[in-house]
Formats: sequence, structure tokens, C-alpha cells
Amino acid sequence: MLQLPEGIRHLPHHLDRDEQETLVEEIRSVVARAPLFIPQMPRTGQPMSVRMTNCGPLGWVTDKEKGYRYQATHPETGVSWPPMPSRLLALWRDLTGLAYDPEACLVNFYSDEAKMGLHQDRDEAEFSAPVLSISLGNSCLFRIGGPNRKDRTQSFRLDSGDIVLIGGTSRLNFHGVDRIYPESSNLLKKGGRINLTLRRVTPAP
Ligand code: MD3
Ligand code: FE
Repeated sequence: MLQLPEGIRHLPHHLDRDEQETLVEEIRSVVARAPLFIPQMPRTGQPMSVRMTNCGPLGWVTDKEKGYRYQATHPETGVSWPPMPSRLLALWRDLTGLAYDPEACLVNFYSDEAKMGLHQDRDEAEFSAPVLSISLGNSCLFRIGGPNRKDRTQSFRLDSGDIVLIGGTSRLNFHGVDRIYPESSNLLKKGGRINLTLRRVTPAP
């Protein structure tokens, strides 16, 4: 595998099986309070194949009318997002070394057929803070390019328990998930993959 772009740290199998199981239980509690929704592309209303929810003070949502944004409440129930589990805040603190908390944890649920097209994450007002990504369940083929859509991309596999820290000059790089590898993990009994991304949304204090 070639070298990762500057600012990207991949920590393979950072979480052991016990920690992964506990996190999945905590995410199940989040989903019980904030059900998975089907995000829609701005303007077209085209549904994404990934289902989503959030925890923390802010959550990322998207629909046909209002497009990509962060908001404090669930788009369908109108209820505030559940709090971020303290072990996620502890992971953020330990791995980023930052004194301030993330504001959003986006929970992406991929069925074995789901994928996510190449995109940039630029709906945050704070790009100096890193994004912390946690993979759980089936593995995926992740792709990352540069700051322009036409830039060369490289692909690598993300397995259950892997963490990726995205910071520095890579924060605005294009990236996506090309495919899920069915039956590559037995963490989730019904298959699929969960990805958690912890983010700072408003300017850091
Ligand atoms: C590289 N999620 O939620 S996580 C997303 O696996 C998203 O669900 C993917 O892209 C997933 O927006 C990838 C790793 C990741 C997250 C944010 C990034 C990589 C990134 C931001 C900039 C560059
Ligand atoms: Fe992204």
C-alpha cells in the first residue's frame, strides 16, 4: 500500500472485541432514541443507500428541500439528539489530545449493498479540528483522493475496530466508501457496517 496523504492516521484494530461490542450496545441505545433515517440528496431528493442517525449536541442531516446541514434535533421526530457516550468523548480526548469536545457523532449504517460516493466534508464551520472515524462490523473498501475531485485516489480496507484520524491538509480531501465486504466480521449479527465520525462543527472555544 502506498503512503497515506499527510494528516491521515490509520490505527488498525485499535479497539479490541470487548470495546467494539460495548460500543455497538451504546449505539443501539442511541438508535432506540434517535431512529435511523434515510438521507436525501439536496435538490433531487435522491435517497442515499446509507442510513444515519447522530448523537451529541449537533447532528448532520440532509433532505431535498434544505440540503446538507447540522441541527440540534432529529429531522423526523424533532427530538434533541441523545448525548454522546462518554467513551467516545474519552477516545476523542486520548487520540486527538484536544481539550475541547466534539459536537457531533454521525452514525452511518451500511447494509452489505450500501456505498457512499466520493465527497468532501465541508458543512462544518471548523476545519482545523480533525475528524475521528471508528469502523465496526463488516470491512469496507475506503477511497481517498485530494482536495480536487479529479485528483488521484488511493484505496484501503477498513476493518472492525479500526480508527482513522483525518486532520491537517487532508481534512478537505475527497473520500468515499466503494464497497462493503459481506461476512468479513461477526460483530453485527445481521451483517452490515457501522461507521462513527466525531466532529467539531462550530469554531473551537
Ligand atoms: C477523509 N464516512 O460520514 S469515515 C462521512 O466510512 C464519511 O462512513 C465514511 O465519509 C464512512 O462523511 C468515511 C473516514 C473519513 C471521514 C471524514 C473524512 C475520512 C475523511 C474527511 C476528510 C477526508
Ligand atoms: Fe465524509
